[in-house]
Amino acid sequence: MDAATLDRLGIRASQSGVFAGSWLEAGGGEIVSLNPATGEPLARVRTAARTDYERVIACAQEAFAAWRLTPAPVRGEAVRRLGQALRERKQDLAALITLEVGKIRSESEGEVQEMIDMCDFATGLSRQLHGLTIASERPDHRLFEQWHPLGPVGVITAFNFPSAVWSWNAALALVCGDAVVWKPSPRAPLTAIAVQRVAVEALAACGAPRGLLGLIVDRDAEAGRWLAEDRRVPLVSATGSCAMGRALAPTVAARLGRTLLELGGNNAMIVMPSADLELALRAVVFAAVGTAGQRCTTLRRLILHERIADDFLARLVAAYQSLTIGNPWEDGVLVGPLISAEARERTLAALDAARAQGGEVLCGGRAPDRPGFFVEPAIVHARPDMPIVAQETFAPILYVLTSRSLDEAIEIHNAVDQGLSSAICTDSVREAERFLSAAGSDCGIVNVNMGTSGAEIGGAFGGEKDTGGGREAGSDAWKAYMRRQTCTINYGRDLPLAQGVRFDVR
Ligand code: UN1
Repeated sequence: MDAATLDRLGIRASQSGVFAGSWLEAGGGEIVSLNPATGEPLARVRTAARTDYERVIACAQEAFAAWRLTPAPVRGEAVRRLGQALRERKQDLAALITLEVGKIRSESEGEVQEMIDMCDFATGLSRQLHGLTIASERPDHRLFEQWHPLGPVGVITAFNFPSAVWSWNAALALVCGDAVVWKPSPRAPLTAIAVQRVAVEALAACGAPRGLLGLIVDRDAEAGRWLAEDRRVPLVSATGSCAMGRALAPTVAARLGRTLLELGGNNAMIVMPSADLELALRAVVFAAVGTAGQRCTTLRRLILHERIADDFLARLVAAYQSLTIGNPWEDGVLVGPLISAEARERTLAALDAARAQGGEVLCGGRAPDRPGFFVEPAIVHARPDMPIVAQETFAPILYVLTSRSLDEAIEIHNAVDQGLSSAICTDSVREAERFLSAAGSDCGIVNVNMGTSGAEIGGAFGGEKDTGGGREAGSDAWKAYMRRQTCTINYGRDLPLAQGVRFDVR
């Protein structure tokens, strides 16, 4: 990673973080983006003042007025070009993600690939924004549904997927005919600025309105509040902590707006005695340690059947001890830094709490003596009733629990507030199907013989309970970005009323 990459992406020592058809002066203040692997500053970003925000929204409204009338397949073509531009910039963008949030290179490339996949998916979708035709109960009547663009969509993203989550929303919103106003994490503003540049250029080349994609970097949560309160923004899609969702959702609800929430997870995997334990082991390590435990889908609780617990745990500890921790751009490194010094402190505090509550740290959990915000992935032998186990610490801490039966494991599995992702490792069809049944996992995502993280974009992504209920990316998640219209046409000469109601005017 070198200065030339930053240069190619248009990142300077200091730049505006606000785009409203063009880059604004940005009068809010300034933040510094740090390289979490070294703790050193990368670049400075000027943040949005309220007046800048107003310009972004005005621009988005104006762009929306035109974009909503552009035929959906033409909108799809613009998104296809965006995907093409991302393909061309994949290596540079991945390098920047590694530099700014500390993901290992392969995961950063995967993140950019996720954006490309979303563009491909949305391009196809642009010819499939189907409404139903429904049998009318009245003669000479046609009843059908159609989907219209909704308006400017607010998109709030977190540091851990600093670009992919934007694309889950933006690619869909664009083909659905909406404008997008992006508030990225203040921890990852450079990635947002680089993606914004690529996207704006690609869309402008297709003649899309320049204000279609807005960007508002802020210092903390103020722009999130502005979006939440703003009636001009009919949908706010937000990814982040449960606490963030709890603050945001009531504000949007108070103006009867829509939210699409993708909040915390406390994801668990059940390992049964029939499982392929070698496969289960690999699945656990990627899910618990990948992205240094900073995915909302990260495996946080491992529920081992007591018959295999000791053996599996011994192998797991050995696997953890072989993990290479270090600079995320180096080959062979699997564990990069956490995002910040605070994240490292929170991790150490959670481990202290786990010990105080009777847990035993079996390996890891130390902060290596080196620059950057590193912490060794930890395995904690725990009990389900320890309060810390019910909390999501956004870090590579894996709580290991044991169970005597599948039903007990499912009970432990579901006994947390969050409901994002879940997994079972078993070779028994009966056990797998039980976990997938209405009496099984209560999560939005359920996997068999794989980990909890690493979902494909083709499925709808999101979860239940405190995870917020929203669904993003594939399947029919696009419907959240449009307004549904139920239409009835009478092509006869009578006026029959529904439900057989008579109302004869003499
Ligand atoms: C997140 O951490 O917010 O399934 C999203 C996964 C990724 C997305 C994670 N595709 O782990």
